[in-house]
Amino acid sequence: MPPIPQINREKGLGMLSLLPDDVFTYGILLPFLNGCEVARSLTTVSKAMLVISEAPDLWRRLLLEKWKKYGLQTEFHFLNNWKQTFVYYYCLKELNNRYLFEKFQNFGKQLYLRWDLVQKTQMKQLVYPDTGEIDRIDATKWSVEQFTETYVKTQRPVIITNALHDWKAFNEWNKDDGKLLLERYGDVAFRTDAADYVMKEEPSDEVQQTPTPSEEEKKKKKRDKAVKMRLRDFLQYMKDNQDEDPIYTFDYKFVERTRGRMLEEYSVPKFFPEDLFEKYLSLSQRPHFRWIVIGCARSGSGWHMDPHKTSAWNALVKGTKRWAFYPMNMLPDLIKEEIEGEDVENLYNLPLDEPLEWFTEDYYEICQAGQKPWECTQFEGDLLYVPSTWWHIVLNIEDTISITPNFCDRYNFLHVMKDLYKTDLKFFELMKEKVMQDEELKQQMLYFEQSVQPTLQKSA
Ligand SMILES: O=C(O)CCC(=O)C(=O)O
Ligand SMILES: [Fe+2]
Repeated sequence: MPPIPQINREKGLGMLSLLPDDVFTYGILLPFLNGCEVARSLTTVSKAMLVISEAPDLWRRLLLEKWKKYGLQTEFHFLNNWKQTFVYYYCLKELNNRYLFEKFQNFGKQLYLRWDLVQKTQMKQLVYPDTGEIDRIDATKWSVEQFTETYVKTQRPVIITNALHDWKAFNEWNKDDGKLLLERYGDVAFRTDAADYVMKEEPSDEVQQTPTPSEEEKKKKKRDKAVKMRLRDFLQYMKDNQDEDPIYTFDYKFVERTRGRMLEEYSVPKFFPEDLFEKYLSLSQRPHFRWIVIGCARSGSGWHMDPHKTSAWNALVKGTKRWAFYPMNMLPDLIKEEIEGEDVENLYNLPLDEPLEWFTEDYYEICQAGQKPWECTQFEGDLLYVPSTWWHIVLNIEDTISITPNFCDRYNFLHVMKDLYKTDLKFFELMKEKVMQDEELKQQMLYFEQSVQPTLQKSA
């Protein structure tokens, strides 16, 4: 066994040894050191530094930053924990003192409060009773006409049970611990949000605005660099990881990546027969519109509104999700304070905590102020309708798999066109031209153009 290295604060830190250890944790260590330095020098500074240098969050960040910068011509594998994964990819050769890695593998855990929260929060405790506004209806007992009148025309969220019973995705992906899913798609690499995680860390004082087309372009390019993981590896990561906010598989190309096979394993529910983007645009003209979402317990989607103010349906084929909703202009005071008077119509994401933190902290303050959101739990096999312009947040209570397409129909048409008018004029003009064939949509367009005329005149 190699000798245990001496703790030597001055040697490790030089002049900086004057500063207390905790100043390093988030002030110096995280932003500036690279992973190999952390492993080589920092571990010899003090016991506290040893502990700090084991923190999963630290290694996750270091690894994803490096990945984002240099990438690799391969999919990403998670090897037991973030530190081992980093060492495997980036500094195996440089590190000869493996002893440190092994001995202090678990120390970080004691030091990290957020991590502690993860351990203590029994996820199922976050499944409170639904608040009651969101109905649960049985698909087999409702006609499309009734559904349209009651929920689509009124743009009201609703949970629909018994709608997925004939889906292979629902009946087969869950069987035998996902055996069939792995057999069919284990080697397919799906896009994860790991790159977004790094992007989020970049400091910005600005509240996110509706992106201009060129920013949208830039974002698209960044997204294409996303960290991809083979499904087999992701499912293993799902079992092993202890992250507070785990990586999320969120892939809008899942049909293409599975050569159309996944498309055969689900179908569009009868309640959502119309998609004007599908009707009038080619696949290459329309924006991303369908996602497979595979999320570990504790992961989720922060407060957001769907792209271009489209509506969505979310079919949960595995696990449990907790949802909360606010209508566009009825945000609670706590959230309004966060956005400091920004026009909510121009925002897509609210600058708030990640879902687990939100549901275990901010949520209580909001409840005390009597401004609870509408809430519901979506169970395995439930289909959820998310109408246009509703803010929503989603927390995966268990490991989950869902399929969620977005669409534009005649009931959210004006919201979508208004959004396109602001964010993508070319796309707006294209849609406008196409929909003129439909008398009802034409009337809606005329109404819209009249309503924006005064703005046009004012700004002229
Ligand atoms: O399942 C989730 O995390 C939320 C999905 C969602 O809201 C979306 O894709 O817009
Ligand atoms: Fe959404």
